[in-house]
Amino acid sequence: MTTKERYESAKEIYGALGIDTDEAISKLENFKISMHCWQGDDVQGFDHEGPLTGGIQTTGDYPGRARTPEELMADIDKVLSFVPGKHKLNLHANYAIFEEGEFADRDQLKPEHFKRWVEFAKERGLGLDFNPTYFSHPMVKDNLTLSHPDSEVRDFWIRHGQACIRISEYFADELSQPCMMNIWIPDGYKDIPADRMGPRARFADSLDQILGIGYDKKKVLVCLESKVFGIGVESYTVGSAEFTMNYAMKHGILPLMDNGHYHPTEVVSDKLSSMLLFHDKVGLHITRPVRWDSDHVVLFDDETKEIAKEIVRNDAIDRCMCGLDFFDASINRISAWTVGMRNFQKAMLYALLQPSRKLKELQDQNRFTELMMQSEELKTYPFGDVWDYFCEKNGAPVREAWYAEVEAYEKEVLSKR
Ligand code: RNT
Ligand code: ZN
Repeated sequence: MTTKERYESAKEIYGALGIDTDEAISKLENFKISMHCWQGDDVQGFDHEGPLTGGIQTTGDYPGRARTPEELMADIDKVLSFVPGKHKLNLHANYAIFEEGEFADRDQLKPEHFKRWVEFAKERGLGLDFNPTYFSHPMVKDNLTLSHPDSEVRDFWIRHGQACIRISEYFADELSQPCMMNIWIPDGYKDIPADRMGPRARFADSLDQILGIGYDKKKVLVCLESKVFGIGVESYTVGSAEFTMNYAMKHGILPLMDNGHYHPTEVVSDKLSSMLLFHDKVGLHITRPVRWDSDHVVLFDDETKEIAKEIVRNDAIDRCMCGLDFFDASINRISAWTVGMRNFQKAMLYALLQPSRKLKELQDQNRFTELMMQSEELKTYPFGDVWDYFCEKNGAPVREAWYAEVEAYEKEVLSKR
């Protein structure tokens, strides 16, 4: 049977439950994932030599890390050729590209330092998202940036945030679509603090100053990402969940939830509905935490599916700005990226193929026996046939067909780096 024939048969099977597979496919075709540039080079970027700091870490030394903008761009192209649909690219400020002999520190960054990324995005029809980089830099003092007691340190990082707002505006203008700018700071303490309020008050004041430069809220969607702890900052995190939620609410910016940033029994799939009730838009970092915020590659696992179901069943595809956030250096990075991108798309398609209205009705009528039965039976519906057809229809490789190309690329390109 051809992919199309299998699809036709799946369409009938889903159709019997009132699910329109064509509609699911067309919704997925319009769903953009913000692909993080930092999986390609272990979050290194191009503006410094030193190690990755900020309580985050990559592990592994798989050969082939991208070392230059050209290498990273070539790798991104490879990944995108394996991923159906058109997406966005998520850049960090440390990925500024300088001309020969030129350098600008983080607080002096200008749109021109990202011109080549804009050209890259335009040529490929991609959108761009952005992140100020509050780590891997000598001005991170004592694990602190925007909450540091010394105003000189804070001011440096405030200027960085402001510079990034201008760069985000430039992205939005050039690409004629909004740019999401996500602020995450690593600030925190390894041991029990004597003052929990002070750093948070300083962080709030710094954020006020960053946002205070003024910007067009339709063009730049500023987000604030929370975290529970990091390596070396285990006891206290300035930008906790409560801090970011309240700050975002009060100042009309977006909260961003990274599903690696909560205690291990908390799940973002359960939090999302509460956030959507009170916020117009919500940012999401999709990752796979293993024991801690470990940033493993996103799998087609239960929690990823559950997050996708919440997005779809609450009719919030346009209100959830979804980006990936993981960095695995222990396996082929192109494969890591591709698996993560395709898996989140699979999760969204899986969610789009649920009879959500019917399942809600069963819940409201207290028909939990039937709800369980139906949910479980759905798990063996011919989802793969719809996914394969989606890939084929969008000119992307079907099933594992892409992997031989990864192997060839590794042999011809990555292994020579
Ligand atoms: C860190 C946050 C943050 C970073 C990226 C690189 O814990 O998740 O989003 O991973 O900005
Ligand atoms: Zn994140």
